[in-house]
Amino acid sequence: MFSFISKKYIKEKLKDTPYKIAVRNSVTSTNTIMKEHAVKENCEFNVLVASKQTAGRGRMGRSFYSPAQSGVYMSVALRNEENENPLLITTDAAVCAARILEKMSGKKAYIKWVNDIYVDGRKVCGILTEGVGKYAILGIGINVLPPKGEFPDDIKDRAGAVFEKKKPHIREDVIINFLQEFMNIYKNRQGETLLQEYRKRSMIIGKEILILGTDEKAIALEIGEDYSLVVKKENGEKVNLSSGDVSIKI
Ligand code: BTX
Repeated sequence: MFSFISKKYIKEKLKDTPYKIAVRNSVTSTNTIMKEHAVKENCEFNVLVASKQTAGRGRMGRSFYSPAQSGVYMSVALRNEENENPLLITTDAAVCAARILEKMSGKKAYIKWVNDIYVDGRKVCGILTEGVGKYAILGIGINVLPPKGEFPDDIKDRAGAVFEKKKPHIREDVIINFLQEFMNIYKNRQGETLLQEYRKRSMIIGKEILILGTDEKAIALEIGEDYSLVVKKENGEKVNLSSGDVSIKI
């Protein structure tokens, strides 16, 4: 039977938090919709959750496969503080997602710099933070369960789901645990840095990588203090990658 994400269940569990939660069955993209709201109204801690996206977006114009019944797609509106690095929202959310998915599934969750979570060697989650005026919109997509059929051809070698089998309210529990943990992290963000945990969970250090765009080969050496990726190119030159994309060579 087709089951949508239950707004009642989520709201009940998150009633003592600052979040204002809307749940939709199907949207184009939760980030796109939240960005439209953010230019018009006060929306700090507004959360938009969808059971399905028809135009889910990744970084750099890529798409994020967001079928019904299997995943969680949500956006959270946060204040875009002038003195804060917006990249930290993505990296904090990555640690948060890795923590809760690991706790819930019992499987180790790794972070692929800068915004992807991997479980069992497969990408199970992507994060896209976008700035709009006073707000940073944190978008997160998690493949909680395998999609009906299988993942599309272009991603089936890489994409995976956190859980193999359906359990009651599993998608709702992922949403609740993520939002609760993220609020704890967000409130403590001035005092606490998650850099050590981010580094520990990194699956890329010591690996041979390909810098996408330039197609240069390099070895990933470390995650810098500012979450940049320090790499050593084939000619011995060390560089800090601050954004962009790398793929791990197999
Ligand atoms: P990304 O650009 O790092 O990843 C997108 C790439 O990942 C695609 O090009 C494809 O190769 C692969 N991919 C696409 N869909 C999936 C999937 N379901 N599972 C695993 N791999 C996939 C990552 O961007 C950021 C994604 C953020 C998605 C959230 S969902 C809620 C919010 N709304 C929205 O439109 N985007 C965000």
